[in-house]
Amino acid sequence: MSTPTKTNDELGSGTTGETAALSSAETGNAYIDQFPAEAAVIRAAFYSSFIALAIGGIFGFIQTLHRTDIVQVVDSSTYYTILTAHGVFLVISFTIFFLVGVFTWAVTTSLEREVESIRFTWTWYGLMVLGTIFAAVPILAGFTDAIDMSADVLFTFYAPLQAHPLFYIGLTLFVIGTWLAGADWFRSWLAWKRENPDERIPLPTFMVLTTMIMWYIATLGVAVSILVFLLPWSLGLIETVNPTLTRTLFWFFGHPVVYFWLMPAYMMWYLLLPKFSGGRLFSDPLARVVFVLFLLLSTPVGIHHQYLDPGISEGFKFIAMTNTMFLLLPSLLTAFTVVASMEHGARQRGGTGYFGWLKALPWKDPVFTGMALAGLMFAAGGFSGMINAGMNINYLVHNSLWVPGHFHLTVGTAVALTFMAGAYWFIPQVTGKPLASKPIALVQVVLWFIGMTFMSNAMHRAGLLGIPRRTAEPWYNGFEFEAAIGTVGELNAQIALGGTLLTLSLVLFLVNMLITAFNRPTGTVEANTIPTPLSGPSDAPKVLDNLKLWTAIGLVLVILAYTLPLASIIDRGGLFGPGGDAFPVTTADLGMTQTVLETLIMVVA
Ligand code: HAS
Ligand code: CU
Repeated sequence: MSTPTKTNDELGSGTTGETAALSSAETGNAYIDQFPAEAAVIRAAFYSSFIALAIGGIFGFIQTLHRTDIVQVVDSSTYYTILTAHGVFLVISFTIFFLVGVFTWAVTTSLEREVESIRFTWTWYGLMVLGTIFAAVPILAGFTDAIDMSADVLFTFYAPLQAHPLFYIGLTLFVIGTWLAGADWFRSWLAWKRENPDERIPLPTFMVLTTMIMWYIATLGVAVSILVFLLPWSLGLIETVNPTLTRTLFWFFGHPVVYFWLMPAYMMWYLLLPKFSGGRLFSDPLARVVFVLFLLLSTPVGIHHQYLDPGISEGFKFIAMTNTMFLLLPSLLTAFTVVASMEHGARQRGGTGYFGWLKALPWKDPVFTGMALAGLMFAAGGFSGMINAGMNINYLVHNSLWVPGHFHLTVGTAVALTFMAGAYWFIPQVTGKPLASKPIALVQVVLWFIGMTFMSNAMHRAGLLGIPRRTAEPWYNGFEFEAAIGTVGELNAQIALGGTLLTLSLVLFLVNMLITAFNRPTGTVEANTIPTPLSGPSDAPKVLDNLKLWTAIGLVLVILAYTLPLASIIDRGGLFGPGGDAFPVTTADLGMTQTVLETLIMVVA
């Protein structure tokens, strides 16, 4: 390891004083000047993510026109292939490739340190690429009968849907790639810690490490699901699996994965949004609390995706619901901290009044506007999440188009729009080339907001009418859904219009990125700096940096939330199935769970 050619003293470990250090437009101080080798990996990760975005986006467009019966370019029998490709390319490849780039930027910038071994960094990136290609082959082969392979299993890939083994192998390699990426960042931090034993973990690195611990815990579920059940089953080594078990293991991972997408977006809201608002982050300690809360609470809630699974007792669902409600806290704290930081920035820029300060924000800056609009939409997406999370109301919306309405606001906007807006700042940082067109970027982020407003609002409303998700022809055989307000035709038109605007927005984004990438480096790129927070790390209790403690508590919560449900599911359906009772179960009939419960009580006593 060696030190970078030029260091960034403004970010540092937060111990360099509490003075605002707003970015200056000096040349030669962009990320690529400081960390040329790392910038190359980050660039590769970003470009991989944009390729996935382009492919996933095309499928989204086909889908939106298909299920609203506007234009059907494919046969309905391939709808699941399209849906799988749309889901996997966007929520697995686009998001994760982008976030590993951002995390590498965050760790190197804030520790002021190159990665320990750039070959290792390229290795995990290469593994992720290989995994993506392996998974993509059977998905795309689903479009043709000429190749005897398919993976029409959706991004949730639990049984009874079965994919070609290559799909599971690809996912495994991809996840191992992310594990190694995490190891890379931990390694950097440990090396830095040896040299700076008394310093607080710099906030950006703290955010990366807590997110990765959460990810390690979460991916245990999917690793067991794939390696013990789905892959052997798909290879023909075992004949049956227990579908409820693979669903539960999937959702053990499937809920926290949404925070794996969200936490990098939050990181950008905490680190970059205040800067672009013209101010400083309100509170470093509060940001640390938020990330610790996510580490603790992201995993023991997955059963809130299974409120309608008959094989899980109501009591366990109730516990998942309670935990989910606690999990609202870090997002509500984020809403407060980030908006307060934006207000601080606006007042620095001369803004006044209760709401008048909003006018003083830099609305012409696509990075700022994209992230602010993403945050605004997330407020709505968060509310529909709260509705999903209520066990009783969930019965109304589950498996309806309401749910895609919810997640297009969350992952499809809070995350995707933040990433796109962030790219307008990151791409110049890692290429040394200014953005090709700021005005087009501004139109792009606003278009995304408008398109998503149409699409997600109509999806939520359609869901309330009972229109199902994951269905190529939701009108079935001429079945009419009754709309209390408006008509189904009007909702479909809004969905198709929204989807078209989103596609247009995506094209603008990709073209802007493409031109920037191939441009000659002309003009200056902003310095790679982040202003220090108003309330810095010295105000945060030291215990917040005790990662071992939070990991231990996180694991205990997982054990408490999952031991009994898993024991009960295995008890009823068998470790390798088949079967499982397809009727509601209650805690009154515990079976093997009773034994586990008694043992636990004995151990505790
Ligand atoms: Fe969710 C289903 C509950 C958040 C993604 N969710 C999904 C699915 C996905 C998904 C993909 O309980 C579908 C999976 C599938 O295919 O079946 N979700 C929640 C809850 C939250 C939540 C309680 N979800 C997310 C996030 C996602 C995501 C984040 C992706 C990134 N979700 C559920 C449930 C289901 C579900 C059930 C199952 C439904 C079913 O029946 O199948 C919470 O984390 C939300 C908390 C958020 C808030 C909002 C805070 C507001 C903020 C904005 C600040 C404003 C700013 C801008 C910065 C409380 C932070 C200001 C701007 C100015 C101009 C001033
Ligand atoms: Cu969830």
